[in-house]
Amino acid sequence: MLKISLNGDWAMKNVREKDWIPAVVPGSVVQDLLAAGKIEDPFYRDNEDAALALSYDDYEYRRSFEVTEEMLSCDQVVLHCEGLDTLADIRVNGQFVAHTENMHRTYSFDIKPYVRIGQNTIHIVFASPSKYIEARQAETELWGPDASLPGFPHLRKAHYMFGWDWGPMIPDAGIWRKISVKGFSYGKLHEVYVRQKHQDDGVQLDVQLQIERFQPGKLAVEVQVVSPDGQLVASTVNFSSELFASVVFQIENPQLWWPNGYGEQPLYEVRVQLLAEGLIVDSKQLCVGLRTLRVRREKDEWGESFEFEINGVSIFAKGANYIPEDNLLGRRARVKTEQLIKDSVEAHFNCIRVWGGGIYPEDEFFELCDQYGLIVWQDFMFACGVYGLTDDFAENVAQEAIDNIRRIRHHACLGLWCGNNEMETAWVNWDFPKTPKLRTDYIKLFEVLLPDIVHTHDPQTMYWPSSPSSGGGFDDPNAEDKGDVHYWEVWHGLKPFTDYRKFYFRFCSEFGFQSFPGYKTVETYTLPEDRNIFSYVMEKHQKNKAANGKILYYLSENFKYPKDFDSLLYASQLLQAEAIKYGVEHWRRNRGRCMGAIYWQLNDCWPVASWASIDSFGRWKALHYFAKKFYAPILLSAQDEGLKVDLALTNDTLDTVRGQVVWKLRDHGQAVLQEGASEVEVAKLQARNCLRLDFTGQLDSVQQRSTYVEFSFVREGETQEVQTGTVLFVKAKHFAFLPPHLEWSVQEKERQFEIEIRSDVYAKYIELALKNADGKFSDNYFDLSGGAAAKVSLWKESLSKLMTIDEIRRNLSVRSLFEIS
Ligand code: BMA
Repeated sequence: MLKISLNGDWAMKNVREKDWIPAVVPGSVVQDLLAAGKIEDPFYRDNEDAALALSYDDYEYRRSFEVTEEMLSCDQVVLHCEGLDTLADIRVNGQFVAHTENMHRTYSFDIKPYVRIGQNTIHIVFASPSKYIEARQAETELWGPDASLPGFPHLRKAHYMFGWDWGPMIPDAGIWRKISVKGFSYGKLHEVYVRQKHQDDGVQLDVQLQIERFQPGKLAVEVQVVSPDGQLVASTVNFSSELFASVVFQIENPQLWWPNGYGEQPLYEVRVQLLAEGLIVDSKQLCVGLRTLRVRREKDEWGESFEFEINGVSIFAKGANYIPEDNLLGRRARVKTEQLIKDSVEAHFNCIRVWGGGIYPEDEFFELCDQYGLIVWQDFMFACGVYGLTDDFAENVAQEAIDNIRRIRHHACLGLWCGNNEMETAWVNWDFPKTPKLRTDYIKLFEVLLPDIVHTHDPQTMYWPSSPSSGGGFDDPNAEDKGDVHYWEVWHGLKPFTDYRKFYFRFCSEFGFQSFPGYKTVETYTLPEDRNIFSYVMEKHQKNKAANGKILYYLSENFKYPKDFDSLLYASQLLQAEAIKYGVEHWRRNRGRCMGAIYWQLNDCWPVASWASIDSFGRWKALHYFAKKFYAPILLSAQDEGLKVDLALTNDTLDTVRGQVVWKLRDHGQAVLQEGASEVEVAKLQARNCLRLDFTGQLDSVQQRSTYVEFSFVREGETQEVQTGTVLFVKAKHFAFLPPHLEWSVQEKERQFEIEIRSDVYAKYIELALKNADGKFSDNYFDLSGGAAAKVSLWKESLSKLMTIDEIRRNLSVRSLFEIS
């Protein structure tokens, strides 16, 4: 196969203008205009409006490329486009090649008739997506949510680009993925599909091959399998006239792939080469992890289970929902994705849901999930919209599904395919204009077309009709006792955090709570005069119109009124972290009945108030530090009610856990009023209540506001506590915190700065931060009892700039809840 890359330098312009400007591919219109200094940063203040206005124009891209005689003599010469966003007219040497209408598809167009030896030009015009959906919406109205431009379901373009309740309206355009010219001779590999069969004596890898042939004659395919430790097995098949073959490898003593927390992630490489007359004419490499992975749905005493079962082990899925990493898609980068995945793994995730309103992620996203052990819940790209099915639209989405399934299906991390986000529940529970035709279209698309395609192209992975769903057919999609659930009553419904404890969902795939990003992030998009949450600019970066009111409502329920803007940002993050912790700990205490807690949402695509635990600069909010603790494989958690506290241990490891649960009733100063300890043992993959403390009748109302319970778990054979925490008997706003005197010292070690911090009295939610730099701490937003000390590491490799110990000392800022008011 010969290849001419068309990535890199292009020229672009608005079709109405004369002058061309430099462009970079893969990239986008907004990115090129920004790089050329034609527009300001669309994320700054209210510049989003100007960026949106750009989307009402058409843009053209062009470049030249050199074609050799060798390329032109190939049997087939194709233009291979991995991502065109979205309404594109492609011309080569002035001749029309194709029109496309789907940014999620991979296109290959025959351009042999249009190219010539020497210089050639390619020219792509992108028509305005905003005008297109406006025109289509005027003909046929299709429902979508308020935060988005009306009509987005008409176009196969990532929905969030038209605005979401956490994202700006910047419907960008351009060549957003790689593009090349490829020349094939003799034949090409049309399909390489690897199936696994796990048996008692090993794993059978069945490599199914389909070739395309351009000339009669002999073709051969060589298939090699390389084990994780480099051992090679190979096999060759000869094709004379047939086009299909299957090559079976028997792998004895297979090294199994496990998700994070359960074992290693060994990967086998499958290499396939198509040979003609001794020459390699096409090739493909796939990395495969050997595992069985299914969703167990079996009737039980509570209804029907919904759990990932991997290599025969049912696991509790821990993770978050993933959205696109930027609005300007050309800024995606492997290092950024890898950091997010590493941050997820550091917070003990074993699962991630790719939400349906964005994009099908890059190959490297799945490679990283394979490598780090995250099970991917993969939505098809449909979310919160009503879709009208015409023949063309059905054909378009069918091809989109096939392209992406064939690209992704071999990955060990792939857990399931899901039809859409929230459309089944919308049809049952939400209010929008409903017609029988659109309802039938829903069924055709999500319960016939897509499952059929998954069944044909990836029969080893489950298709799930929607998230949430009970299995389809509009059967109580958000039911508590079966399928997955999106639970939003805490937050959208203003219910208290304790409401999570009323529900025993089988798998909660969405629940969330908003917060503001930290001050350093707010500074990037505001001027000093904007720094009030109700200012015009702050509200431009708050896409859920009711959200500021909700944050303030929950604030009034829990904390004192913050003294300034920065304290309010900090308090909002504490509320978010506490809320999600309430839910996750409750569901993990009920492990077995509930088998998944995937919070909304992991990341942001721009700087904004949102449900994310990591902001668009990669900064961890309080929630992400909390996640590291509430998703820990061994979790000691407290369920409080009045003056009663139940302590439970959840063991998500594959070993029995033994140790001591230690508790103390303490006052807000340094006194320990009561204490006790209890030996506990919890079998693998189990959760159990281990201790009930009851102080009823022992504490008057003044004492209830000045005492609290501290608890920790010390694992047998270890001196370090695995988990510690504190519970109050009253809301934090009513607790009589004493002014803490926080003292800290910093020491330099090889990989980290070690900060020892101590408090003279009980201090809650101690935050460590660097004033003029970024860095990750081993722990943050933690509580300290009076007289106690904690050691926290600040990892050197996480620092945004090189810093000396003196700079760290000068830069470190420390605060706790007491200081917010
Ligand atoms: C869920 C998601 C998103 C949305 C989020 C917050 O329903 O599926 O559509 O951004 O809630 O409202």
